[in-house]
Amino acid sequence: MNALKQVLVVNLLFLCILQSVSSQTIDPKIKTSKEVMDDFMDKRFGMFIHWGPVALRGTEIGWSRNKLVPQAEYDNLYKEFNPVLFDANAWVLTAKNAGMKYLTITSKHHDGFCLWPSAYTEYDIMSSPYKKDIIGELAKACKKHDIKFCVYFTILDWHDKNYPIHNDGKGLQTDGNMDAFRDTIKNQLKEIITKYDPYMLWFDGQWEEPWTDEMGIDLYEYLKTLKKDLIINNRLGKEMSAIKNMSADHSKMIGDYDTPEQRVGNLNMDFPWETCMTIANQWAWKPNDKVKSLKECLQTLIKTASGNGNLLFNVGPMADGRIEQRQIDLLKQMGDWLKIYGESIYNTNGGPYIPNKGYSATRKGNKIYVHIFDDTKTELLLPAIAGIKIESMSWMNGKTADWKEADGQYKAIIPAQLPDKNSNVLVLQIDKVAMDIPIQKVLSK
Ligand code: JFZ
Repeated sequence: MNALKQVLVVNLLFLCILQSVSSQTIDPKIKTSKEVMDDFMDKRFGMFIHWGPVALRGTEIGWSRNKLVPQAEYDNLYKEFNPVLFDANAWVLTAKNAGMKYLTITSKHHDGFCLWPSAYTEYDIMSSPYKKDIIGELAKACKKHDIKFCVYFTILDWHDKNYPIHNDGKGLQTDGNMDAFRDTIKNQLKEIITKYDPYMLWFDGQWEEPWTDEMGIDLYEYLKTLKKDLIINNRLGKEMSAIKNMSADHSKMIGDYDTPEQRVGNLNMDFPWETCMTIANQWAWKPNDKVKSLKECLQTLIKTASGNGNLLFNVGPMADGRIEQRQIDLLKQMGDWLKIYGESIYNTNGGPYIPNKGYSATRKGNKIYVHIFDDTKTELLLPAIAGIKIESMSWMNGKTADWKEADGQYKAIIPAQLPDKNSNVLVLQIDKVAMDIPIQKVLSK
């Protein structure tokens, strides 16, 4: 090889390395803007819906295939799936009456069944006796009632013959075709974006061996060419912290926000997050599943907002198309509380106090909202904050509070009679912008 050739080869090699390094991260120019993310985070409360033919058995969606329900039986449930009582407007109004601002539905879960008519599979709603576009009807109803419409989509698909782990539990198969599979999901996502114009896509199922970070980055970039302001959750890459409920290395994360699962995320003023949690135990409908108490539901939402996050609260509708009445009632009660106390949740930020067992806080403008979980306490101690003067304290939906400042502390009396039987809010009016206050600890536990 002559010298010129050698230089060329070395240069080429260098270029290849450069390229493979730069393709490891998403081009910041196409990342969802802070403005769009702030708008999303102001909403604070959304409805998650896990649904499909599996509701006919009442077992867990995706995961019960090949386990509690034999594969052949599971894969034929769609032939009986006929949710004649499905009413998209009723679902959306259930969300709206709960005070929710967005809705995220499983378009396709790990079992591979598609709730919309897809040109890229026969295994969809058009092959069921129902034959109506569930995703389309929900998108339309959301638009009508001013609820942001969002779509859950799993990467792994244990039903698709091209996906290399198409038989749940049997490991990696050699007859998969990942390139063809990636084309299918790109085509399906293009269908979803062009037909339903989702506000956000909630990915899942990226942790199995066939999927790589490079594929995640490629998909993120592709989706952004279809819709510039599309919000995308963080389950497109192999950064597993979100699922394992550990704190994430955001430099490695592919997506716009963190998704702690079945637990309230930690206070984070710098990175957006959304807790997903079930109203009962199972994601999909289960007969007599134990639902959370109203107090637990409300405090989950309040603690989430206090940590500066959103709550995506999950219901699993029944096979006939209805959401269970007791879940509707519970959600309505959350909405009733929010009608009075919503000012302390929507469009707020978390902090300045770190949430603890008894208290948490949200803030907006010149106000700090202290949420009190334990109404058997008689007083609340807060640290004095340098440079901040508290001008007044009052109980939301109630009276002026009795409080004093002494020895570098604020002490507020918690009266025996508080306005709300579920969760109360003490409003501190301060002389500065509450967002400028650094994070502090509440002195009471
Ligand atoms: C995932 C789904 O598998 C689940 O069905 C549901 O849709 C939820 C919102 O997201 O949850 C997971 C994902 C991965 C693990 C556990 C739960 N995991 O790897 O242990």
